[in-house]
Parts: sequence; structure tokens; C-alpha cells
Amino acid sequence: STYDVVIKNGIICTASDFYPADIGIIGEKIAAICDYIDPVHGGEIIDAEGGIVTPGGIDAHVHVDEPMKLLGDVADTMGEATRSAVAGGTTTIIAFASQDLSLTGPRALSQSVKNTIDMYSEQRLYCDYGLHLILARLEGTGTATKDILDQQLGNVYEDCGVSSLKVFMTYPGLQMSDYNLLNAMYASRKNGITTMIHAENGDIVRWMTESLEGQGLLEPYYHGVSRPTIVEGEATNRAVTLAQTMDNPILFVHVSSPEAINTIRRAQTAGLKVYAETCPQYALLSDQDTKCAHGDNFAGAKNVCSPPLRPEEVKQAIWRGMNNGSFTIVGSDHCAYLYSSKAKGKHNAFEKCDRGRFRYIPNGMPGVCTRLPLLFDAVMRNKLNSFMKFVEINCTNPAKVYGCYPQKGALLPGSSDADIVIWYPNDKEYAFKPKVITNDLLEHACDYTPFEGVEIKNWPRFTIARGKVVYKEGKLMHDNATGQYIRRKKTSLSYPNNEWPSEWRPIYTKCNSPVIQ
Ligand code: DUC
Ligand code: ZN
Ligand code: ZN
Ligand code: ZN
Repeated sequence: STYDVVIKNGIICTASDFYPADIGIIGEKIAAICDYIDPVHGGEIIDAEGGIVTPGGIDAHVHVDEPMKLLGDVADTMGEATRSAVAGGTTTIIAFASQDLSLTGPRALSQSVKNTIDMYSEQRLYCDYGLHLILARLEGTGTATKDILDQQLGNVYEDCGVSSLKVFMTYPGLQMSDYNLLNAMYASRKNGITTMIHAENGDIVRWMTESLEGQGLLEPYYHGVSRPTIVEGEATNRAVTLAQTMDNPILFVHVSSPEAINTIRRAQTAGLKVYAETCPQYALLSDQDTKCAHGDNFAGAKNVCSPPLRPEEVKQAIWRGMNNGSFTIVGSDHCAYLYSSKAKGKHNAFEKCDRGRFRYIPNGMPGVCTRLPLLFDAVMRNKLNSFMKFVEINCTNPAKVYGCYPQKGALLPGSSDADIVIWYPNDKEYAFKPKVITNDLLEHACDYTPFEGVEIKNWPRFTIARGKVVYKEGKLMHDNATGQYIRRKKTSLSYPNNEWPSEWRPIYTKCNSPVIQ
């Protein structure tokens, strides 16, 4: 037969189109999309029965176990995270590789990434993954910082296909000074690397944490009180100024605050290359979900993450930002810690104090599986404007921003991998069509989901990764799990403006841009 797989009777939905058509798959690639493909030309026929067919999701913000254990003991290995991903229709995840400070020499950063890839090559992966780079330490390294960045960012891209760097404005040990943020942005621009920014003012967080502890306010809820929305707003504004100084495109990750959104929007209106990611939890949960009732075993700790969940009225601003383009992408910030360890175990916030202290609760929640179903559901509830918008922010834009378009994030015959989700027809019932989110649906290694009990109108019926069905009506197809590391190209979303706030210019003459040399 002409095609290995033919998907019949679906409604194709991409970031730009919504129309009924059939899809022909050959090997790992999408080979054809036509009004009608005769079933005789297909080896395997999948009948979508009128359901929507989208590209697989790209979750560009996923934390999993890594050699450096930057975030301590998270529950999910790469294998388990990819398993959970495909159970929710995501077919590519981008995780993090952290700098190994014990390595030296001009290719030490590359080696850190290679060691991470080696670790994952021993695991069975349900879908493809890429890696962002995190620098473990910059402060106190003096001029070494500039050298590391200048020489080694280019090497990491050449050697490993890593085209993005995450920097932090908070967290003890990771917080960067403005001086070093400038260093990172200078080197990123030169090498065409996308700078991802975690924007919270770490000094305010530290001061508030100490003060709240002094007042005996220790419960999980006060984690949020220690870092209100203005803390994110200040850091976001500062980072925009630094990026403008360096003429460097930037992307803010996990944006949760109205002040930050307004700053981003203003920068975009002024023509700066400023992009942003938000996460489903900021659109759907609130600070009330971090409150513990007496005797509930510290349940609020489940929903502690940074930035924290915000007051109820913020949710509307998040949905608005998705719809009006302020947010370029949605990622999950999946960072799964066992509830049992948040509440007891070795991360134990109680080890330090019999009432449990928010300072010691590991920050993060699982979400790689639920991101796509929750946002598909949001279209059906009229919170998100269209299914095309859904694909744009969850699939297509992440691929463009992070340099893997159109291999990923699209359904382009001859170019795109056959990474596809077939959703249930909206108006029909099936033996397996989830109506409510439960933890066992998510196939991760974590013992809870913050979305337990949430009603859901649809769920991926088939998830196809590189032409193979990896998830079908609630069942994982273990034998088809052949995910691999993907090298990424540089971003195709935008280039520097070549506009500067003063006469100062960088000494290098070439940067990533094909436009500016
Ligand atoms: N925020 C989290 O909640 N967890 C992981 C890292 C981060 O920035
Ligand atoms: Zn972060
Ligand atoms: Zn994160
Ligand atoms: Zn105590």
C-alpha cells in the first residue's frame, strides 16, 4: 500500500486551518493530506469518526530527573515523563540539562549536556525530547563567566543542538546579578541562543520569607504571600530593560502576574522582541488552592510552585493574554514531587519544624499530561478563542520559538514528523472517554495531580509519535515507544532589532541573524 497509516474522517486543525481531510503517513513522516484517501492505499486505517486531529503537543517546559539533580528528587524519569506526556497528547518535551561544575575545559558545557543525553538513552521513551541549558553557577566566577558563555554556548549548539538557555532572577545559588544577566544576554545574542528568563525578585522573596517565618506564618499559603505579583512584575520590567540594552530577544517562562503581562505587552507594542510562556495552573487554579485545612496533612503543599498560584481575579488576565497574543506559548512547568515527600519523606518541610515550613516545600507540580486536555477543554468552554489558537500556543509556536519547526508542531506533508493527536468526537460517548481527571489517568510517577476531580470535555483518543500509535483509548503502546533526543536549530521566530539605547555596540560583527550582520 502507498501509506503505512491512513487517518480517515478527521477534522484537521492546525494553527492556521480547520477543515475535514484524510492524512497519509509513510514511516515516521506525514506524506499527504487530501480531501479523500481511498482506504485501499492504507496499511493501517484509523477512523477519526469526525474527531478533531491536531499536531502533537510540544511541552517546552518540563523538569525531570537529571544527572545534576538541580531540583532535588523529582518523581519522574525522562521515560516516565514521556509516558505521561503521550497519555495527554504531547509528543515532544523539552527538559533541562544543568551545567556539571566538576567538568572543565572549552567543551565542559557540551559534556554536561551529553552526559544528560547518555542517562536518558538508557530509558525507554514514549516520545522525542530536547534539552535547554541551565548554568549551575555564575556568581562569583568573575571574568570566567564571560568566557564560559562566549565560547561555550556556541559549542553546546554545535555539539548538541541546544539553542536555549534558562537564567534565574531568584533561588539561592541560581539567582543572577543584573551584571551576569547582561553577560548571558550578550553571549546569547551573539550565538543566536534564546534566553529564557525566570523573573522573580529573589531579594524580596528572601526578605519576605525571613519576615514571615519570624511572625510564625509558616503554612504553604505563605509561600505565595512571600512573593506577590509585583515581585514578578519588578523582575520582568528589569529583564526587559537589560534585554533592550543588549538588543537580545528574550522569553519569559511561567508568567503568572498581571504586572508582568502588562510589562510584556508594553514591550511588544514598542517593538521589542519579548515573548512569554504561561502555564495552565495560572489560568485554572488560585492561591486558595494552597490553603490547608486543619488535619488535612499539609494538602496545600501540593500546589506550591514558583511563581506561586495567584488570587482568583488573575485567572482572567491569563486567559486574555493567551487570546490576544501576549503569550506566545503555553508550557506545563511539570516538576513532579511526590506529595508523600512534600508532606513527610526526605523533602520534609516538617523535618525543620513540627508545623511544616513553606520555605522547605519543594516547588513544583506535575502537569505534562494535563496541559493539552485542559486547554482543549478551555476552547469548549469558550475561555480560549479557537482550536486553531489552541494549536498555535501549545504546538506550533513552541516549535518555532525553540527551533524544531516544521519537523514538530505542524502537519506539513513531506516535512513534519507524524506526531498527531486524534481527539474524541465531541458529541459521542465511548467506553473509554474520560469525564473527570484522576491521577491514574496521567501515567506519571507522581502520587497526585493538582487537577484531581476536574471535569473535562475531551481527552486524546490516539496519540501518534513518529507514525506509531503510542497511546490508544487509555492504553499505552509500550512496544511503539521509540522516542529519541532531537537536536534543535536556532529559533525561527525572530531576530534582534539592531537597535540600541546608546552609541555602544558589541565587538562581535556576526550574530545569529540572517538579517543583521
Ligand atoms: N518553579 C517551580 O515551581 N518548579 C521548578 C522550577 C521553577 O522555576
Ligand atoms: Zn522557573
Ligand atoms: Zn520550571
Ligand atoms: Zn514549629
